Amino acid sequence: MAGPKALLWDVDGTIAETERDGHRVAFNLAFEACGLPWRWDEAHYGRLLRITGGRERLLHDMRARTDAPVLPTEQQRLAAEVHAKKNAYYAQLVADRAIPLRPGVAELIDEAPRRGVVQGIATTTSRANVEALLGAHFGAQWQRRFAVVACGEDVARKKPDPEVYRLALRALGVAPLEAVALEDSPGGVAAARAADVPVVVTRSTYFPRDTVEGAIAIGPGLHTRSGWLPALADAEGSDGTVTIDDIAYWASRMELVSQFE
Ligand code: XBP
Ligand code: MG
Repeated sequence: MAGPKALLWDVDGTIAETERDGHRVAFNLAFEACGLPWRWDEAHYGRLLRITGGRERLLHDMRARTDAPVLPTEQQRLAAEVHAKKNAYYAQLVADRAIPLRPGVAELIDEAPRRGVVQGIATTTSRANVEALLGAHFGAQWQRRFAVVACGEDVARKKPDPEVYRLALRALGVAPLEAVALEDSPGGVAAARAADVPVVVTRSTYFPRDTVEGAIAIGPGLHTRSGWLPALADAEGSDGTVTIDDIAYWASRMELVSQFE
């Protein structure tokens, strides 16, 4: 079966569950370090996640607070300061291996080059965060696995805008339909779809039941071949991980799945 030429990986929520125990915790440490009384609990952070970009998320939250600076320039300055500290704490957390890869991710990343599939990163997170996470799990040579690493700093507009996907496709020299994106969030799916890239959705902690429209497959994670829509034919009793052949199968069907709950 002719498979995809390229896999484009989202990072936060897809490669690892970085948000609840990573970015959120790091933001709270940064608030404390900056002498701010703000703390984001899990539920509040979940609501804030519809704003992509950590700095943008913080600015959005500040606008709803009575104890935040009023002047937009002051808000911007404070957001930049907190965000830089947050990323430093985040780097420390991932260096300590506090955030594991999602199961099944390493297997697929390892299989892809053996099958002649190139890989890229297409994320709205900061480059430093990608380097910290992937360096912690794949070592100093982690970049060899990815022919392009497109991050938040590389685009004018973050997801759900398709810019980061278009950038990654251009760098890889592949057409949208020759690639498959791996995503977890509605915003990420919208970004890939707007770039005409078929998307496989692995449900994550913060987006377990969100409406997803137009993916080529939706499932619980790459660790299992069970529980996917469209179902994998021989998944019954399989405890194997999702493979390039499975992704090729979904891509060849190109049946757009909508999931409403
Ligand atoms: C990820 C994000 C990022 C991270 C935090 O979205 O929205 O903002 O939450 O990283 P996606 P930064 O998974 O769709 O790429 O603080 O570096 O923005
Ligand atoms: Mg994500």
